[in-house]
Amino acid sequence: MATSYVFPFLVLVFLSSFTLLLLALLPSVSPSSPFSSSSGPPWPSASCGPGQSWAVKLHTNKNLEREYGEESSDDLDLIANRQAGLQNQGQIGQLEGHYLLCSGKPDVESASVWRKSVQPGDVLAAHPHVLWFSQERVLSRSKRSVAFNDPRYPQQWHLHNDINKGMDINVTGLWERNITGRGVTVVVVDDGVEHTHQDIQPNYSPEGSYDLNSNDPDPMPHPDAHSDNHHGTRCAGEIAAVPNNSFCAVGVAYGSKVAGIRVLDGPLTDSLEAIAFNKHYQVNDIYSCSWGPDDDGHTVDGPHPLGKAALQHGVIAGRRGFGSIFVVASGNGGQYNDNCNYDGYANSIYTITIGAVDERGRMPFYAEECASMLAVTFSSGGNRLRSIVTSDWSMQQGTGCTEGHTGTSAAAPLAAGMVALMLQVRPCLSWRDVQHIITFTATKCDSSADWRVNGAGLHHSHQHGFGLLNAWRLVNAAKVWESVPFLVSYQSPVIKEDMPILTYSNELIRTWTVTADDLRQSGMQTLEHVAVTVTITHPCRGNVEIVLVCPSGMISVIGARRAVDRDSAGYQDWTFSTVRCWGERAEGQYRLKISDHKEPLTQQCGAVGVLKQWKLTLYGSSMTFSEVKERRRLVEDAMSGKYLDSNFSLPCPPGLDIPPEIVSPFTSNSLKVNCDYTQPKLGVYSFPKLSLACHGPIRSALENTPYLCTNKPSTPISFSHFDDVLSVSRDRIIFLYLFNVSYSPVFHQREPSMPGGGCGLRGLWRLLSLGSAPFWWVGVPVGPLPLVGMRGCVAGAWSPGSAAASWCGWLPETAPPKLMFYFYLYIFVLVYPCSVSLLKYV
Ligand SMILES: *[C@@H]1O[C@H](CO)[C@@H](O)[C@H](O)[C@H]1NC(C)=O
Ligand SMILES: *[C@@H]1O[C@H](CO)[C@@H](O)[C@H](O)[C@H]1NC(C)=O
Ligand SMILES: *[C@@H]1O[C@H](CO)[C@@H](O)[C@H](O)[C@H]1NC(C)=O
Ligand SMILES: *[C@@H]1O[C@H](CO)[C@@H](O)[C@H](O)[C@H]1NC(C)=O
Ligand SMILES: *[C@@H]1O[C@H](CO)[C@@H](O)[C@H](O)[C@H]1NC(C)=O
Ligand SMILES: [Ca+2]
Ligand SMILES: [Ca+2]
Ligand SMILES: [Ca+2]
Ligand SMILES: [Ca+2]
Repeated sequence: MATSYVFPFLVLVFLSSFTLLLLALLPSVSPSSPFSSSSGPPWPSASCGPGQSWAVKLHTNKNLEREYGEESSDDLDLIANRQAGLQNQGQIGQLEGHYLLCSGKPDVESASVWRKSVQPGDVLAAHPHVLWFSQERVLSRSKRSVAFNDPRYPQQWHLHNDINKGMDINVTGLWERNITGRGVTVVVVDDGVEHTHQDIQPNYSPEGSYDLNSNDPDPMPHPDAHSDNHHGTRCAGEIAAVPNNSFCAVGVAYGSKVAGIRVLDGPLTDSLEAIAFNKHYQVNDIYSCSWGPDDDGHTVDGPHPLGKAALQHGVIAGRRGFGSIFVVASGNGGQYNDNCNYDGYANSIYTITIGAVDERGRMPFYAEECASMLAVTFSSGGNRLRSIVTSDWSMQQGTGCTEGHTGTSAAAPLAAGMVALMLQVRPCLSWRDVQHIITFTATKCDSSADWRVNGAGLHHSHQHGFGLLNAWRLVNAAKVWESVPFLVSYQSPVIKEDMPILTYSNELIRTWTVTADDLRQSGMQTLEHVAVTVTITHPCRGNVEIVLVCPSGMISVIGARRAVDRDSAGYQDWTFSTVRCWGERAEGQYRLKISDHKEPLTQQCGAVGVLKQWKLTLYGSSMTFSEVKERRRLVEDAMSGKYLDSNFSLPCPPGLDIPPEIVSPFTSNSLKVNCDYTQPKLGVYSFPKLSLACHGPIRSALENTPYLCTNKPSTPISFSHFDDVLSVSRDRIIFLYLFNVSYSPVFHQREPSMPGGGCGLRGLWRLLSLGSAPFWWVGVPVGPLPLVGMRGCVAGAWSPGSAAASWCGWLPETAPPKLMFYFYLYIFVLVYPCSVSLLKYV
């Protein structure tokens, strides 16, 4: 979609169709004389099925050939054709003297009389040139790739379910195509990983691992009399257990690397969690987290400020800017009526929230539902249903292999493994791309669930999210997926209410309307997550039900009732989220409906609850509604596997090194939404448009603050041209700036007081983060020689009318004193939820 990709793509399309044409023409170009020894490839006609074809070996002996005359083979061709109705299809592969004959369409004129009595075999047998012939039969062959010798592989129904067809992750077709997660690292954040285990050791990544409980690099689990610390090892095996080693089982992404972060075997603190979420985040691509707050049905908890900041920082800076992928389990509190929207890890927009279904595709007793559930995959079910077969630790009573891995804990690693497969075929998928692809490709299961199709045509149920993850669909979609435009958000003001919550079946209804004007600022067109932050007082908060209705009419139970939750603390600024409006138009009226489901007999909960205040936050992008539909079409078009089978490949932009300066815990309070985009369009992004809208705030920020670089240019620098955007994608825009900068003495001046020299990146961020500027900028000069080796940076503020810019920077002393410079600058603009203030620097 991005225009920057359109040209290479067209070239690719042209080249491939040209090649195909050439190939198609080849046989007719090469000599078609069948039994001559021309080695054109055989092109069996459609009618040449098994049983209709004959393989023939001719004498290749030159003497014999001479004896019977040079044309004898053509002669045989003729006879075979006339008498037996066989068409020559040419030489068989590289086997000289071997030909394939097919009984094609009956040639009425020449052979109808003969065919009744004459068998092709007889004709061939009678011919002097035929050394050997054979009628071809269908050979039974099974593909090697799925014939692993691992003893428990046959029991791994989640990989290949022979009993309930379709109830598996459909991964074997990917393995056959050598898609196994190669080049991707998944880290299991858990109670350790037994990395010396036979099924793990060859795929173990010590570089991605750490032990936060003992503060050492080795995450080996500790045997423990009270709690089995086998959990992490089991999860690791699901992801990357080594295949075909005659031991135990096979992992979903057995070509990937698996690392371990040991953090659950000891007291867990906010800071430990924060460290875990960002540990080795340029090595680890995917964080698999099969844990969360207590699933007791009355807990409301999630990541605390540092953990939140780490998740946020992970998606900004992890994977070189493409964003760490956090996969979390939705929780096992089903029997307590727990709901994953009370789990801040599941609820977070940064996480991929995965629930479980049993081998029949149904919701197991332990599974939780919620509006923020993205998708489900397989795990254990009731008594008679099979659990997940995977590696196990070999400590204590462990055998190194188990058939009893259960719960949503077992589902999340399968999802993490599937994401690893996606990242192999398309390493530059952003954290949001992965979520988008899941929403588009998950399949409906379990007709008893509360499926509902939203305004964008996506089906979702509170039990199963968008449905079952299907590795085949995920990877085919990933292969053709262009990154979505950067994330934008819209936030309503905090709406003070102080309204009593009515008793069911009455309900308190509040509305907030988001106008086109409100969205013009961010350029948001379509939705991803929708979040509602509420402060509610209530004597028994489990009785309160909170429903959000999106403009399309799509209903989300964002705050479900929980019978066990008798807590009188209510909700203090708790954020509920939903993915159910994904892909819908953002504009319109949002309705919040709150009701109190009182129990008639309990006095304790009689008091009236109050909605104190609430706030609506929309997350989405500039993708238009029709672009969302078009993407769905493209994705479905890719499902045949044709893009996996061909050499098709979309370009991937390079990653971005984000220096440690910005590793600072910023809170969600620092997300600001007052950025001034006008209609950012995927791909075609004309710079002046952007500059007018978005750089205004920067400019005023610059004008109203003391310059960090003292050498504020006296002469405005004019640039006459800038090129278009290279890509507008993920959470950043990459521009190609073609500057024609009139030389100005400013380039000679240095700013020695800044650490790292002059106007370094730190200075830039500092500069631009003032006034909640929406961008972080990194200027990377490349291009014509005079500028190579130049170190410098640009901070620009452009006003609509004049092309005035503020600059700081320098050139080497060796730069000619007077020069017209053409700057080619790739400027990486990292936009994170449109506007992030780095409070640390302000
Ligand atoms: C598995 O190993 C066996 C030998 O033990 C080998 O014959 C077979 O080809 C291997 N299968 C795969 C898919 O590599
Ligand atoms: C499962 O994968 C195969 C390729 O291995 C594909 O042909 C088939 O359509 C897939 N099934 C589903 C339901 O996606
Ligand atoms: C699969 O990929 C690996 C690594 O690139 C390569 O060594 C191997 O030959 C490939 N196998 C097939 C069957 O393409
Ligand atoms: C893909 O490219 C490789 C190497 O460039 C080539 O060997 C292979 O035949 C190609 N495959 C297809 C299906 O075009
Ligand atoms: C660069 O700018 C100078 C002065 O502003 C102008 O004379 C020159 O034509 C420009 N060159 C290009 C290629 O735009
Ligand atoms: Ca250790
Ligand atoms: Ca194995
Ligand atoms: Ca829970
Ligand atoms: Ca989530």
